[in-house]
Amino acid sequence: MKNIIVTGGAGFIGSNFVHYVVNNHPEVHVTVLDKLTYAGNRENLAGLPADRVKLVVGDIADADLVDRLVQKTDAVVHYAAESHNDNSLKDPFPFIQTNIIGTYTLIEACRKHNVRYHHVSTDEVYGDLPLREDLPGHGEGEGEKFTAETPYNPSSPYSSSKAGSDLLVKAWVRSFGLQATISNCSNNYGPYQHIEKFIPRQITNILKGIRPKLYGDGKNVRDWIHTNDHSSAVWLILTKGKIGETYLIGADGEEDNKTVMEIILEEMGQSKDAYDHVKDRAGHDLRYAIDSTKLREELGWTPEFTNFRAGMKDTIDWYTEHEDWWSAEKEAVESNYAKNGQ
Ligand code: NAD
Ligand code: TDX
Repeated sequence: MKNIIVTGGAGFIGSNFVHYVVNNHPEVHVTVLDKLTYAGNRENLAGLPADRVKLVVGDIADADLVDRLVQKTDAVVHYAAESHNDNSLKDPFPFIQTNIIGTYTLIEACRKHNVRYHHVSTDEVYGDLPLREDLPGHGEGEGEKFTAETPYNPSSPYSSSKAGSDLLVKAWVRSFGLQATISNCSNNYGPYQHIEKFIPRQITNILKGIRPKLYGDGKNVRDWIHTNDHSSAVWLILTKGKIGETYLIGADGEEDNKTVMEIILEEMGQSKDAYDHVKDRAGHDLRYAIDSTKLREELGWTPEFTNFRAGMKDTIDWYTEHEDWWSAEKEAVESNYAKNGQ
């Protein structure tokens, strides 16, 4: 694999993957296809060698552009998406357009040119799990975590648009022999995450003297993984994964939101209860948890960054040192949330 296209490579996770590939696989050239929406930022690719990484600013739903790029490549790794649940509750249309029509456009081009395709998706396609405290034996039994066999049951316009795109890929594999794999990953954290998302929103609130905001009672659980570990898993699936298979990516990082909030406050030298409870998210998923046995046993993947508190400290340091990366957007992000009582 010498030439790959990374869609959404100027976003949070896609840019991490581009850095991962450039640093670890010197033979690979990357074309980033990114529309540079509010979530994309050229700066996320700063410092990468120009002879190995090229940014094409464009839309994944632009069939002519996609066809021209795909015919010259060995593989497409598809990260580009509208990615924020809260935005999807306000205006679902961009999620349908990019996540469904955009994916359709890419897989049609990959089918036509017989190009390897990897589809990056989310655990949210499976809906949610009950809280452990509501399960007999505190959830040690069957159905406690998501596996590749868990039925799809998405809750939000975002997760249903991702579910729709996954199903298109599965159908293209079966009906047209598309050379594809799918990965469904849990919640990522780390540097370069947009400040609309939970962890960077709270860190940057504290840095700006704004009280952090917790939705509802904060009992909702997310299964956190460092984005570097997501990147290593995607590379392994792209190069060693079995065509037609789905791999779940997760690093056993379950934490409830209230605990995450308290860790951030403590690590930033604040009192643990110095936050506000705000209006809950509509349809708010209770718990996500990934069973990544298949990825670990079949492909030999292991996560490296499993100390959540240490990862949080590094992330806090990064946002503290990179105020120039996020400060211009802070006011607009907070004023949007405020309009919604959040
Ligand atoms: P992000 O919002 O930070 O980045 C998305 C990128 O896609 C941006 O650079 C944006 O400019 C680009 N983009 C959006 N629409 C486009 C279009 N029509 N054409 C071309 N480029 C477009 O998102 P992220 O958090 O980095 O997520 C990346 C992928 O990983 C998404 O597919 C998401 O569903 C998936 N994922 C995210 C998480 C998470 O915790 N953030 C977890 C699992 C899976
Ligand atoms: O201010 C907040 N307060 C709060 O309590 C925000 C922004 C969020 N939350 C809660 C909602 C969730 O339970 O924190 C949790 C995490 O929220 P987000 O960062 O918005 O992530 P989530 O909705 O879980 O989705 C993320 O993980 C799966 C990504 O945004 C998706 O792209 C990915 O598919």
